[in-house]
Amino acid sequence: MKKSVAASEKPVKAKEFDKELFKRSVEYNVRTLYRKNLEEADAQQIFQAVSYAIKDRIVENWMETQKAYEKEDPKMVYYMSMEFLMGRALGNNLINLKAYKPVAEALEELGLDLNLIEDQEPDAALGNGGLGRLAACFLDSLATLGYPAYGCGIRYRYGMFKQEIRDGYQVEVPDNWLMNGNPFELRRPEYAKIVKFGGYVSVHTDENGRNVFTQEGYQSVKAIPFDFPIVGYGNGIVNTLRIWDAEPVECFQLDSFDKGDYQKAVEQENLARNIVEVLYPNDNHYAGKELRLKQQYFFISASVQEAVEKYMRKHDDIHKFYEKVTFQLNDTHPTVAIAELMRVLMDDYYLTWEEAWEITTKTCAYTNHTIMAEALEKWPIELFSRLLPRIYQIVEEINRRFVLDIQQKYSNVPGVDVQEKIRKMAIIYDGQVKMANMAIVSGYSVNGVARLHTEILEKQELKDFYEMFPERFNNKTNGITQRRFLLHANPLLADWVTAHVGDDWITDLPQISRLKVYADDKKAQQEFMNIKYQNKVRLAKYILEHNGIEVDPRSIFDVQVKRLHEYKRQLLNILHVMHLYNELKEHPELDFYPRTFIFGAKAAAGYRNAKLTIKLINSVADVVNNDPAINGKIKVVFIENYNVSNAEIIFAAADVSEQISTASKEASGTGNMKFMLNGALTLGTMDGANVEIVEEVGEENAFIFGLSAQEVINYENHGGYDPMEIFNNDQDVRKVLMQLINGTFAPGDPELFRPLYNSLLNTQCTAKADTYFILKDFKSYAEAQKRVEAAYRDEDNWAKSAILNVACSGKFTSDRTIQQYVDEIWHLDKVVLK
Ligand code: B1H
Repeated sequence: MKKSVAASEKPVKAKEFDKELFKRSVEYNVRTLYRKNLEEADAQQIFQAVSYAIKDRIVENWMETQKAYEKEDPKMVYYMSMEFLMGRALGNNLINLKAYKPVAEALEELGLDLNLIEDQEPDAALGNGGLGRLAACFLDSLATLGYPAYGCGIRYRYGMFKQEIRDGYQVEVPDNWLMNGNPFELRRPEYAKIVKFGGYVSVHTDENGRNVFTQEGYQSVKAIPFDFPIVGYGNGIVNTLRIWDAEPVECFQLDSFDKGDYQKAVEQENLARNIVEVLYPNDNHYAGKELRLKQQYFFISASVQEAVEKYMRKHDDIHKFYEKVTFQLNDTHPTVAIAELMRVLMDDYYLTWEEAWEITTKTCAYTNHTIMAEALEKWPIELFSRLLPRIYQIVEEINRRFVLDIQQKYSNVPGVDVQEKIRKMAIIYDGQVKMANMAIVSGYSVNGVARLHTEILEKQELKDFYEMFPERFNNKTNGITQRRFLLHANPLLADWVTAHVGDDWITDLPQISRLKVYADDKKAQQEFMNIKYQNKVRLAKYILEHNGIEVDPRSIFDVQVKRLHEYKRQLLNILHVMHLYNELKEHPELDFYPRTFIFGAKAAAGYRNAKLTIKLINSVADVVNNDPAINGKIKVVFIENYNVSNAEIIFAAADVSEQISTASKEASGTGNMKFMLNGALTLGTMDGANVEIVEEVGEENAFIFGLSAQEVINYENHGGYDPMEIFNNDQDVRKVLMQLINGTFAPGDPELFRPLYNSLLNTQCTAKADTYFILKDFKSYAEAQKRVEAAYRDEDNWAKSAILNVACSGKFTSDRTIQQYVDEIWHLDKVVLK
């Protein structure tokens, strides 16, 4: 661990909360914002007034933190990410200010309910799923651990779409999250930057004989930062999430334009309007859209310019930039940062290539989040060079030098096909710019997000790079923040944990292992199950209000919530539900423990099979939920618009956590950790971080099934899997598959689910079938589900396992992940406020 740079030894206690002052400021805010008193204000207005009152408190700490950073001059990390899935801010800020309970009390004294006020806040849904939420958890941990950090991203006008389910289908509704204004953000026009697109590069030699490159004939956009406070837990630290908005460079003057100027002005205005309009709703999928590349360069150019300027405000030697600054690139989406930093250093600070390269490669670090081929970013050079002509020149030069390195290293090595190496490793090849290759070649660290994932990167996916730069590769198993996902999301369990082992777990999650001694304690087991029950009642109420479906909180809550993707295999889950339904219909006397299957998932708007799977889940729900013959023993619920805030309610209420991706496909998963922390038992494959979860809690406290990652990879490389064989020989499988095409769940339109059927079997043999091994794993999954049922019948033992899951979740805090990034990659200094 690195030194702390502050004088005082212990962090100061958070300032005592002054209830009366707070109440007065809420009343005052309602008055000045809306010319109303509390009785007259509506719920949204109260939310605004409360938030502004809290923001006032935060701003003080924010200024002090930034002053301390200014004074101590510590090394900083810029976490660059296209996505920050922050969710709601109010509750989280109150938790981290340690003011949640007093504020709830103060509001109650005013006749107000904090929970209802929190529900007024729209989620900041500036992310798709795990990758974006990880960024948000990291910011929470960085502030809580006292590390100087900036999040850098985009202030999308429209975040992740809202999902409505109409007639069982997903309908995407725009998410106008800024409609009522955002009380926590701060516009910082004084830090605006200009970002240039297009045009061409001219070269001339200056008086010192240096080549000077200038971009001409470009369009530009003004980037305006908005700052969000990131409150550390109880330590007075407030870091900054800086997200960039776009504005036209200047309003064109109506008196002095000719036709050309006018045209250009309009174009620039459109560019500014479009660029931050909307988050691309693709998870784990690269779409190759020009506007997406514009978004990437837009926020990266602004952030890199600001990082360099900020550094130069305090230092005079740009050569030592990397001693004070590091850029963590959240997947390849921000990797233009590499070329942009090179550009700024060479074109604005007149460094040589070698000088700029040394700084850049010591500044940039890259996190890989997926091995899914369709997620790899490869930009056509035609598009890339047209949009970013200067950046493209630099990428070409990085590539030219790297290819020389490959040749030098391998030319005389017997048995190595150099051309093959170049084909696989070059940054520019086949007319494409390969962003992952650039990120690996141009940085000092490449990390995967779970042990298995990193192993697959090293041994398979990025094998050639690992061979060339083994010292760059490292693993950082993901984590989640227990402040949001236990302390805020599950107050009953949080209080119970604190009552048993004290509250150290809030900032030191491994302390939660002290719960282990209660796993066998009958009273503790009962208390635990009672809390779970109350959380299930809370979720049942949410489901009734939002979906109109009644569910029994005494049934097993079996939950799969995550983005909809074929590799995550929601289809396996629902096919198994169909199978159970068949069994119950055939054997009504079956002793079957009532089960509620809960799904929540958004599908990318253009992803046909994913959207059809949503329809299938809802169609199965319609039939099963309304069939009196099964006596309510199975319920199927699709929770509309799964997002960060309803996730908090869902995790708290889960008995079973479905983590059933095809082994090797889910890089880590983080939902799996949130379930575990809330005492759900994992039903999963040996994939991603599931492997480490099972290692912590023991296989006897989870339900593991299916092919291993190596088995999947072997089938992929050598063939030998034929789903038709399973279809021929397994009657259960054949029955549910036939139900996809015989109208059982689509009476009016038996062909409706044919594409799903074809994806599993493809009787025409034109394409590969069942690429995600759903049929292959079906039997093993069904057996694991039987074990789940048997285990749940033994309530004491289930409670024991659930408590052990909570107790063994210590490793999965993002505080641990961030400390590892700090120790092994970033080498930051901790700052303690006096
Ligand atoms: C993850 C993505 C992702 N991996 C492309 N990759 C995107 C890729 O908009 N795009 O183009 C968006 C997202 N997201 C997830 O990252 C992994 O699938 C999870 O397994 C992992 O837990 C999470 C955080 O590391």
